[in-house]
Parts: sequence; C-alpha cells; structure tokens
Amino acid sequence: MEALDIRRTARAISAVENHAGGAGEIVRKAYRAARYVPVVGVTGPPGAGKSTLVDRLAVHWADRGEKVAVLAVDPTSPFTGGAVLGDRFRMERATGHPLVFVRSLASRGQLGGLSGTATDIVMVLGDLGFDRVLLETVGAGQTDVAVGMVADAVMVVTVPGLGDHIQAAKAGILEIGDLYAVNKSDLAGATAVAGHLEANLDLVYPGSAGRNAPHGSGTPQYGNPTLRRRHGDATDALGFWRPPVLMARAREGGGIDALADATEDFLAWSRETARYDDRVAERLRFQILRATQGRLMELCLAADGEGDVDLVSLAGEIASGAVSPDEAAERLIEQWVRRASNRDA
Ligand SMILES: Nc1nc2c(ncn2[C@@H]2O[C@H](COP(=O)(O)OP(=O)(O)OP(=O)(O)O)[C@@H](O)[C@H]2O)c(=O)[nH]1
Ligand SMILES: [Mg+2]
Repeated sequence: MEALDIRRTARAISAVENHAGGAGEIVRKAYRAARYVPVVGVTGPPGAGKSTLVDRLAVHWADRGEKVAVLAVDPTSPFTGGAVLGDRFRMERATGHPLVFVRSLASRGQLGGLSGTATDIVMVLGDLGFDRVLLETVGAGQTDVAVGMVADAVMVVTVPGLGDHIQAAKAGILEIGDLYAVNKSDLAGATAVAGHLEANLDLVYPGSAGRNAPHGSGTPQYGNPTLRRRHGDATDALGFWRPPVLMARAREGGGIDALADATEDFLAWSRETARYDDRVAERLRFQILRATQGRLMELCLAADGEGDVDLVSLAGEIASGAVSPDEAAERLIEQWVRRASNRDA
C-alpha cells in the first residue's frame, strides 16, 4: 500500500489554512479532481473524550486499510488564552499509525470562515488520496453549526455527570446529531444519560419512539423542518433515519466497532436516499457564496478611490452616525455595479 506523504500533506494544508501563495491552485486542482470523501464530525462538550474517541475511530478505519485524516479544530481564541494543543488533541495511537494523518486547525474565532476553509481542506485531502476525514470540534454553540456544515455524518458525544440534560437539549445538540455516543460509560450514570437522550429524541423525532431501525408505521407527524430535511419523516419507512444512541468507553476501546458500524450505516442510508448529495450540494452553494463575497470585496477594494464613494469617506460617515456599515456596503456595491456597467456599455 502506498504510504502517506505526511510532509506534502502538511504543507498543502498549511498553505490553504493560511491562504498562502499557491493555495488557490491547490484548492482549484482539488475541486477539479472532485474526489468527495466522507467526513465524520465528532462534537461534544469539553473533556467528553472526543479526541480519545477520534483516536480510536481513526485507527479502526486505518486498520481496515483506509487512509484517514484527522482534523481537530482548536477553538482557542486570543481572548481566552491558549489550551496546550498537544494536550487537547493527544491522539497517540492514530499519530503512530502509518495510514493516519493528524492536524489541528485554529478557528481564530471565525466560525463561518472556518467551515469554508475546512471544506476546502477536505477537498485537498481527497485529492491527496485520503479515504476518510475525521473532524473534532468542541460543541459550543456555533461550532456545532460549523461541524454540521462540513461533515457528512455528525457524531455527538455526551458523558455522564454533565448535570442538566434539558440544558443539553436547549443547546441544540438534538438537532445536529446523526448518531449519539454516550462516552465514559464505565462511569456511573451512563445508562440514565442514554435514557434521557432517547426520551428527548422521541420528542424531536415524533412517531419514532422505540425504534432505531426504520420499520413499522407511525402516525403522521410534522417535526422540526431541518431534521425532516436531514433525516426524513418517521412515517416514511425507508426514508427515515432515527439517530441511534450508543455506549462507548473510548479510553479502553469499548464500543468503537459499533460506533464505526453505525456511522457507516448512516452514510449508506444517506447515500441511498440521496441526502448525502443534498448535503454536499448545500455545502457547495455555501462555498460559491463565500467565494462571491471574497471576490466582491476584492473588486470593490481594487476600485476604491476611483469614484465619489470610497472607504475612507464611508468610514467617516459611519463614525458620525450618518450611515451604518451595511448601508455603506450597499453604496459601495452600487457604485461598483454602476461603474462596471458604464465600462461595458
Ligand atoms: N472514564 C473514562 N474516561 C475517559 C474515557 N474516554 C476518555 N476519557 C478521559 O477523558 C479525558 C478527556 O479526554 P479527551 O479525549 O481529551 O476529551 P476531549 O473531548 O477531546 O477534550 P477537549 O478537546 O479538551 O474538549 C481524558 O483524561 C481521557 O482519558 C472513557 O471512556 N472513560
Ligand atoms: Mg479534544
């Protein structure tokens, strides 16, 4: 089997992450190769054992011959100070495996931007020959949204001892998981956590109580539209996915095979029902808009100073309370469009 070129991979990813010279060409080449590899997102509260779990899962798939890339998003902001990277993402088994590449990405507080860059990086990893990407993010509000944006399958990790389960439900974890892992199930209270999760899932997936497999018929229900788009409706026997809840003991390696199998089951279901394609298409639409935003900014910057409206005067108007930044942007764009159409005429 062909070995991983770790250094080449690391260089390519650094270039894309830092928007360094050559990054544009690397990314364009990757999109042209169009090798879409499954991305498994693993999210959950700090200390839940996400890294330990990802370490185990990466080795699980690598032992089966897959080339696995692990991306760990470091949510450390300049304001909160730094966690020590080596500690947060210690993945000893994976790092030592010849078929696994491990890399952390700094989020720099730009979550929308991060998911865009992460999507590009995933494409580059596909082009470099990886077969699967594992993405660890700490579940804290918006990072959840970001992982849902980048990943084809989202695994939400919970643990006993967090206390308020209603709080967890409010934080939106029930809206992002394609599967749930109750880790540290060697500790007391794990069964209760799983029970709470199942009960909450009964509420957000009406008509699906008591079944993980899509069999039988429920009463017509109309749940959360986002979830219906992602997982279908309980009345639709084959087109419905009820996220399973599985127990894990990542530290000792318990429950890993079952989690990996459930992830594969979800990805297979997702492909069969074309929901996989829907997610990819949604992501690509976001990438187009992101690129459009960047391009528009470049164009306006390049033309700055050529018309009556320029950045310096607009900033002055904002400072004096005459306009808001979005009104200023509107004027800048209008001027650019006007000048461009005059040029074309
Ligand atoms: N008891 C028990 N501890 C575990 C288990 N899995 C992981 N841990 C421990 O939990 C602690 C945190 O594990 P990590 O894998 O770093 O957790 P994390 O969610 O990645 O943490 P952050 O990235 O900092 O949010 C470590 O001390 C692990 O050894 C488990 O199954 N049982
Ligand atoms: Mg971690």
